[in-house]
Amino acid sequence: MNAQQIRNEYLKFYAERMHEVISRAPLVLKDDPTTLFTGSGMQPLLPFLLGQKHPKGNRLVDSQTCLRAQDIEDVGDNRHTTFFEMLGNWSMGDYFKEQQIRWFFEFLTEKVGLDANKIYVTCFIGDESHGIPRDDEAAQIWKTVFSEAGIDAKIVELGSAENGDKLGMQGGRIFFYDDGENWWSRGGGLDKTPIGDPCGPDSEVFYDFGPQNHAEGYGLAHPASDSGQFMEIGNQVFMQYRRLDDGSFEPLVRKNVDFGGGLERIAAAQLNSPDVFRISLLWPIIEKLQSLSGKKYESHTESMRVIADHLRAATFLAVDGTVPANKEQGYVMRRLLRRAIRFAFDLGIEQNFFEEIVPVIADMYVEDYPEVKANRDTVVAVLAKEEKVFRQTLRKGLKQLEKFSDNGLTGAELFTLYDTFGFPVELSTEEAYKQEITLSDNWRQEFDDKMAEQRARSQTAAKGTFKGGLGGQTLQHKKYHTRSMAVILPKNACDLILITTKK
Ligand code: ALA
Repeated sequence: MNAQQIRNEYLKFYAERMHEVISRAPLVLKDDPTTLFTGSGMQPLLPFLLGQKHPKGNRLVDSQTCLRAQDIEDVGDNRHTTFFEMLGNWSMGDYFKEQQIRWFFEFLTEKVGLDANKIYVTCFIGDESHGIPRDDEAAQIWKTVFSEAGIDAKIVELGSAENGDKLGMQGGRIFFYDDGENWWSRGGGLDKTPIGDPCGPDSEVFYDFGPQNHAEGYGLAHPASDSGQFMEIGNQVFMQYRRLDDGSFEPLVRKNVDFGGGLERIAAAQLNSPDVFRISLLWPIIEKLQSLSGKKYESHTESMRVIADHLRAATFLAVDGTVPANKEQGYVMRRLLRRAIRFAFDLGIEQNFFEEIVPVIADMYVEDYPEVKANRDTVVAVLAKEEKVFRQTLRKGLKQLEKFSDNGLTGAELFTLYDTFGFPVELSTEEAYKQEITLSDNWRQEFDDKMAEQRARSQTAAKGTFKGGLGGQTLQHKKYHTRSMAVILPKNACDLILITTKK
């Protein structure tokens, strides 16, 4: 079963259980000014989870394309991608924990064919100070479900993820964690739950790739650790409380289920491959890169992963009507494309290559997404045009960067690279980092001042529409390097995306 089949089987499985299949929402939500991109399956459904009636009923299923631009610099390891599909099913005041847990387990073990012995789960430990009990209900359902599969599932209390690093598995299969791991609200943990909002405990499902994938330096292995042994493949949110004005939580009469599962990750689990780039929705891109460059994935892993991810993300952005630009979503798109070009240099690809790769990407989706089929040629043209334009300035810009670099790069020089050569500041600083060029101590401030001056000069930018770009206020930069997506997303967008998606 490949990833496409897993997606289609998932939609069918829930349709057979009386769910209406709904279409994915675009990557850029028209009516949601709080966020740049759709970052989780529930985001377009928020009004319905907050009580509005959905025209298609109270059981829904979909596969939602998501973009998490804040993960851009994590791409390159075996599991992070900026673009992914989130399988989602929802009960709006209909079925609850028992049905959700049983169905998802059945889907994973009987349809996808995962070995139940490799599945581990987590539940909410409870919080006395907020009057929220431990989610024994979910844990007991899991215990029964595992027992029916012939597994004696021991329940273990770990509390925080940090505690888990010290205590380890202790022979457990069902783990209780605190609100840092297993509580969901639009604001995050218990105390961050917005007043008036629905919220509740969640139960996450993990796949065990085996102790050989547990990286050193992470303490003992346990599901919520990022050590590489366990990968979260699904999150079941049980919305069963509402936060009141006085900060307390009252049980909801109408309870919802909000489930999100990573298609790419489930497909990787199905292959028993901790490397998600091996799945059928990414591997054809890697194969094409290998044939174009004559280089092997094994020796150029990171570059190939970055290019595959970024071009897949940009392709879907183009399908949904975004074009490269200097602000907001178009800026992120431009950055994805330019990073892909830069990483292609590592493969020795110095000529235009988007026209070769983008059709490979589109063809993986044309059968399942008519909008990809309808826009295929336009998408190739949009991306190829951006590549051509950028390559013309790239060499000039890189030469200039080398010239500037003699005494370390200043903010004013970075601004010149941005303004004259169209180099996003992240690209220049990353390039500087790669070439071990130092940055002056106050480069960020200087750069921001130059940007502000330019903005003040520009009539269009002065109207307050400049959400993206380079405000810099939340940036924590290291001396030579910067993790900078935080400044590209408006603050509240980061919040919304992060809290609705967790991992
Ligand atoms: N909304 C939940 C998540 O994104 C399912 O994890």
